[in-house]
Amino acid sequence: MKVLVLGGDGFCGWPCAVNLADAGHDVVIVDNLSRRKIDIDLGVESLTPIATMQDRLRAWEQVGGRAMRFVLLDIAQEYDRLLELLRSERPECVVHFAEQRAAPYSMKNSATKRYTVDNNVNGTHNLLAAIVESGLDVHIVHLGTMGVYGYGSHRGATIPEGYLTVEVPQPDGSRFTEKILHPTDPGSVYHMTKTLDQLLFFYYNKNDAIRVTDLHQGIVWGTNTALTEKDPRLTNRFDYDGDYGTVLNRFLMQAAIGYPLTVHGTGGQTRAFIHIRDSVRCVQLALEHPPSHGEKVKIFNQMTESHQVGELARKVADLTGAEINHLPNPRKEAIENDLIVDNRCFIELGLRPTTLDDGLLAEVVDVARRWADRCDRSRIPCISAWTSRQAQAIQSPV
Ligand code: NAD
Ligand code: USQ
Repeated sequence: MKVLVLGGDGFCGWPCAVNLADAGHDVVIVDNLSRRKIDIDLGVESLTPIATMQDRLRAWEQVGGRAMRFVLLDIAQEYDRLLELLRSERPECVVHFAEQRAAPYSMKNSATKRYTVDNNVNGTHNLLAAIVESGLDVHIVHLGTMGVYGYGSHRGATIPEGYLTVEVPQPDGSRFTEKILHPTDPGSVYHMTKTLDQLLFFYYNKNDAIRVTDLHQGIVWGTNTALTEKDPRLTNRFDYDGDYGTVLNRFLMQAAIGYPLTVHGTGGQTRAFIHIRDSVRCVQLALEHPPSHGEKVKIFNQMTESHQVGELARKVADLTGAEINHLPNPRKEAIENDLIVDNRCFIELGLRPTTLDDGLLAEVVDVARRWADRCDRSRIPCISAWTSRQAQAIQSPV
């Protein structure tokens, strides 16, 4: 199948692109390399050294991989080129990873808030409008987030895959039932852009019958897949800094360099997780099981397990002997929340979840140890505060 991978230079996109090429798909990577530019702006680097896109593609062919092509294009700003690309490539599927994905980065200041909204909402809308204008029958597989459901209390209810069945009271006292998009409750400007993406998909699916699979993905951990391990130039990125590093990879990396684990607040926050190998597999499953024509947006919860942040820190500390540090929380978020998630769609399609206990935690610690001298410890603290109140708290911890 001809597939465009938008954002195929990123942490989730790169291993996904090589996996799709390995599975026999004809892959074109589209990326504006904005993530690499943000690293330069922030003065940080991936813990693992990452090769240029040209070297990545060369290495991939040298290890015997099916050739992929690369197009440098900004999907949020270069509408005409995006339309032209669709017309010339005529893809059957577009996998859409191309968004600014860090919640702390999105909350740094007005400039990063505005950039995140402009980039993410425009990019998704441009893609939808261009598909309509091209007249092509393209399946979009979009990487959304579990964060659209929010992390308040769900009062023990299981979070369904996208849609909630509700009863609506009528004036005559009767009730009818309806399936609606699950209410959204974003916890950052970044997460808010994903809730807006959801509405864009809903509308274009209703109006233009665009086929969409929206993957509500949890926090991805791990770094490489079997394919990106084949050559050092294929190595995936590993973010550890206070803006782009995500919680479990940060804890594993902190343990590797002897830095006390940075638990925000009590650590009662519960989040959904998925290993990068499963993430890659899920995208392939979604791509190979498209919605039928006329079907509403398919929503999958792309996660394999839920954990409390504090519990994860204890697990990492038990494995490595690391110290745990409870810090004032830079985020405005619930101190504690429940999170029970229905993820049957992928299990029924054959996903066999990789779990935290599979020895892969130790593997990430090993990767981090190997590159420990590349770590800039001063970039570990999370200093992006959600409001001035949180900013004050992190400046003068009690
Ligand atoms: P990433 O920042 O590593 O990769 C995103 C890629 O998209 C980058 O290579 C970037 O240069 C590119 N990009 C951004 N805006 C673009 C634009 N306008 N035009 C072209 N390219 C553009 O992020 P990631 O971790 O790989 O995440 C990919 C997707 O998966 C995101 O949409 C994110 O919201 C979602 N997701 C990620 C995680 C996670 O834990 N990393 C979890 C859930 C969902
Ligand atoms: N946290 C800590 N210590 C840290 C870093 C984070 O306690 O050092 C806490 C945060 O306060 C938060 C939780 O861990 O409660 C998760 O933070 P995170 O940075 O790991 O994840 P998040 O900001 O939610 O974002 C990441 C990805 C994003 C994706 C999302 C999936 O960056 O692209 O959408 O995970 S989800 O969380 O399911 O919404």
